[in-house]
Formats: sequence, C-alpha cells, structure tokens
Amino acid sequence: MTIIVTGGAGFIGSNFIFYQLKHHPEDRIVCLDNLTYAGNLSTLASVMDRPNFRFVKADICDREAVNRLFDEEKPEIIVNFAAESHVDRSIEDPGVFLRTNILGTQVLMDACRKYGIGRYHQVSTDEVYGDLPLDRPDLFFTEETPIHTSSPYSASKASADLLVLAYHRTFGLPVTISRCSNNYGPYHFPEKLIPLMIANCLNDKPLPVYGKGENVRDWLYVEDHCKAIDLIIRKGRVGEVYNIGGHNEMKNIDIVKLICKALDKPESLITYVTDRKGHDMRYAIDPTKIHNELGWLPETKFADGIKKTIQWYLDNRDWWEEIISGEYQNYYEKMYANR
Ligand code: NAD
Ligand code: TDX
Repeated sequence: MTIIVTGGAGFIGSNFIFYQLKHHPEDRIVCLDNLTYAGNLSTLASVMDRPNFRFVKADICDREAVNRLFDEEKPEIIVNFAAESHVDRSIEDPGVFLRTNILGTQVLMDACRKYGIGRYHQVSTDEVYGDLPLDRPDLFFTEETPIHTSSPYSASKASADLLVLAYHRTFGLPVTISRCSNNYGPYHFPEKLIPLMIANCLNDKPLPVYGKGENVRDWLYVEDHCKAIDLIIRKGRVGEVYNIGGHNEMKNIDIVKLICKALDKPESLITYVTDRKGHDMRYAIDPTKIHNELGWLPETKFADGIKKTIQWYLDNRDWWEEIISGEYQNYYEKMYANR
C-alpha cells in the first residue's frame, strides 16, 4: 500500500520514513514536504534512490498540489507530521503556525474526503494538555485530560486536533491522533534543547538555560515514537486518541549537565537566561491506553538513547554544521543575543 508522509524531511518524519522502509519494505512511501527552514533534503539522501520511495516538494496548504498528489498516488494512509514545531518561534510569529498547523491539516483532510483513504493520522503533541505542577508528581496527562494550551504553537496543534475529530464525527473520516511527549534522537533540528546544547558544547559556546532550568519534560527516543505511530495506523481504533510517552521525566538543567559531562565540557558554560513566555512547567504522559490496546512499550532507555544521540551528533557534524552556518545564525542572534 501507499503511505503519504507529510513533513518527512524534518526530525520525526524522516525517522518515521526510515522506520517504515526498514520494517515494511512492501509499502510505498511518498514524502510531501515544502522544505521550510526545518526540512532538509540531505536528511533523506540515503533513501532517495529507493524504488518504493518518492519525494515531492509541496506545501500542505496548497490544495491543488495536494489534490494532484492524491490523484497520482491513490494513498491508503496519510501520516501528517508537517508542522511549524518550535514553541519559541510561535511566540515571535504565530501566523505561520496557524496557517500550516491548522489550515494545512484541513487541506489534507479535504483531499482524504475527496479521494477516499483508509486512515488519516494526525501527529499531535502532549503540549495540547497544557502543563502540570511540579509539586504533584502523581498527576499525568491521559487522553481524557482537558485541552488547555499555553503557546500559539500548542494552541494551533490543539485546534488541528479538534478539527480532525470533527471531520471524523461529521464526515466519518477514518482518523486517529497521537499525542507524544518530547522526542530526541538523530536529525533533531539544532534549535531544540538537546541538539542545541550538544552543538553549543562542541563549539564551546554558552549553554542558554531558560529560567532556573527546573522545567520538566518527558523524553522519548524518536524510534519509539515511530514504532507507536506504526502500530496506531495499522492496528489502532478509528476515531481514537493515543498518548505516547515513556515515563522518563527530567529537569532541563539535569539534561544540560548530563550533556556537559558526556562531552567533557565544564558546567561553567551554563548560562541562565530570561525565561520563555508562558513556559510550561511539567509534561508527563500516561501511556496506559496504547500499552493495553496495542502492546506498545518504549524500548530505548534514556541512558542509552542519549549516548546514541550524542554519538550521532559527533559522527554527523556536517549535517548540523551546515544548518547552523546559514540563516540559523540570524535566528540565534535574535533569540539569544540580548536574552
Ligand atoms: P520539524 O520542525 O523537525 O519538521 C517539520 C517538517 O515539516 C519539516 O520538514 C518542514 O519542512 C515540514 N513543513 C513545515 N511546514 C510545511 C508545510 N506547510 N507543508 C509541507 N511541509 C511543511 O518537526 P518535528 O520535531 O519532526 O515534529 C513533527 C511533528 O511531530 C509535528 O507535527 C510536531 O507538532 C509533532 N511533535 C513533535 C515532538 C518533538 O518533540 N519534536 C513531540 C510531539 C509531537
Ligand atoms: O535554548 C533553550 N533553552 C532552554 O532552557 C531551548 C531551546 C529550550 N529550553 C527549555 C525549554 C523547554 O522547557 O528546554 C525545554 C525543551 O525545549 P524545546 O526543545 O524547545 O521543546 P518543547 O518546548 O518542550 O517542545 C517540544 O516538545 C513538544 C517540541 O519542540 C514540540 O514540537 C513538541 O510538540
């Protein structure tokens, strides 16, 4: 069968494509991505020549291009990773987040209705649930936790989720949604915490920790997320939401210290900077539903995953150095210079 993967030139989408081609070589994968600052064709270089892989450069908001692709490919499944994904950028400029994350989702689902598909899967995030207090470690996000967003990014993702569920109820579109916690691993764009700290450490640059570094995230190795989505699109129940997370909560400051230690760099590089506006305190996922229904469990322990990830950044300097040498310099200057 043919699966359209949108946003496949980004971090999680590319890892998902590698996962699919490895575990389901009988399927055809078509990647639809308009290569924003976060999309890199070099990431997909190793699969570009595969006969069962096709890359198409197009915007998910471009109705004509999306319809043309559906017409050509007659896909059974759509997995939508395409999004503006960085919270800090959404605080600077929300508009493009609303356009891509909400309207792009609508365009994709309209094409699904027009051409008929077996499944539309929306890759969402735990950020739609807002945050949890630090002094209530007994609380976790379940699929029933009310939507309660903090940033323009999370609001745009939550809006898309509501639209997806509305298309299911109103038009009977066969949808599923997954809400995952923070991912880490290879091809993670260097604007995000873990790759940013690895890159800065390797360049002996200051490590900008927001606020006191007390905020907690629930980290999951990207391949475990890909495996969960694979199970959902093949065995998950239509109309359902599945939370994905590995019960691996860590404070930001502890992650940064761990990276310093692993790279043999001094903690004196750590610089506390002005906090993110509306900064969510703690995310923590309860993954009981996906475990009970689909048998999913995370396989990579954080200690192993972070070691593999750091090694990947050491072995693939060309990939991230090229990214941080271009337009990213202006972004970095704007976000961090006077922070
Ligand atoms: P990313 O920023 O690394 O990649 C996004 C990709 O989407 C890029 O290749 C970009 O070119 C593409 N894209 C953006 N706008 C597009 C458009 N209009 N048309 C076509 N393609 C477009 O993002 P990521 O971290 O890989 O996240 C992927 C998805 O997973 C997002 O939907 C995000 O909300 C969700 N998610 C991410 C995390 C995380 O920790 N990174 C956790 C949970 C959920
Ligand atoms: O320079 C930094 N310093 C810092 O202290 C950066 C970039 C981040 N942080 C903090 C902010 C967060 O508490 O680290 C934490 C993680 O930040 P990000 O990597 O920006 O991730 P987060 O905001 O948690 O969102 C991520 O997880 C959920 C993804 O970017 C989203 O796409 C996903 O939905």
